[in-house]
Amino acid sequence: MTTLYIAPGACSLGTQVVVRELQLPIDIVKVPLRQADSPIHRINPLGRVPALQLDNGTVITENTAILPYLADLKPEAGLIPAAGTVERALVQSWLGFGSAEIHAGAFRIVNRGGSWVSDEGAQQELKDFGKSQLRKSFTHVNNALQNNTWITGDNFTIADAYLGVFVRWLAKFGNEFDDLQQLRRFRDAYEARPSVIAALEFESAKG
Ligand SMILES: N[C@@H](CCC(=O)N[C@@H](CS)C(=O)NCC(=O)O)C(=O)O
Repeated sequence: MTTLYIAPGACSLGTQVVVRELQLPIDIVKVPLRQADSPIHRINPLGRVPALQLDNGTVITENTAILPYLADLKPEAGLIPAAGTVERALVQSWLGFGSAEIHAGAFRIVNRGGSWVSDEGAQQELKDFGKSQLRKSFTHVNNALQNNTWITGDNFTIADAYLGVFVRWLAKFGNEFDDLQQLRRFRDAYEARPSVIAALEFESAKG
């Protein structure tokens, strides 16, 4: 059976949402992160989620690979446009933006400064820089949402499943990003989806 490895609160939420949107016959397994004895190390040598293990043992990592792979299993659901279309390129553009600019280029700098520098002042500088990158990136997302229900138009796609994760992460900054009003609207719509409700329930359930 194909298995998706996820962790509560992690960027794997988007992949779980897509599995649930499409009702795919995929086992979803929760693993702890940053623990030497976590089973994720046997699946992904980097110890990271999401990781998708196929029936034949092949492991796919990276949100930007797993999300299109899952959506292509049921293209008729419309979570990803057809290969070779401009619409698909636009969805992939947002996946890249989420992975490179928002996750690695902003949140990781805010949260993991200690992995690069030990000096506390330097860590604070990194945090401030990461926050400024968050504002820049989320202003871009907010602007793109001005005239659209979802990030590329009226249809929910894998780009929304993924960006929703990062929009939810902004909550840890209190009301600091409240001026970006489209994000609030987007988050409410995201969290109202049955797939997202079920995914968050699964994340918080014991076991
Ligand atoms: N570029 C990867 C990043 C994956 C990633 O950083 N996952 C985090 C959770 S949000 C993780 O597993 N961290 C554990 C660790 O780095 O040890 C992707 O998009 O799939």
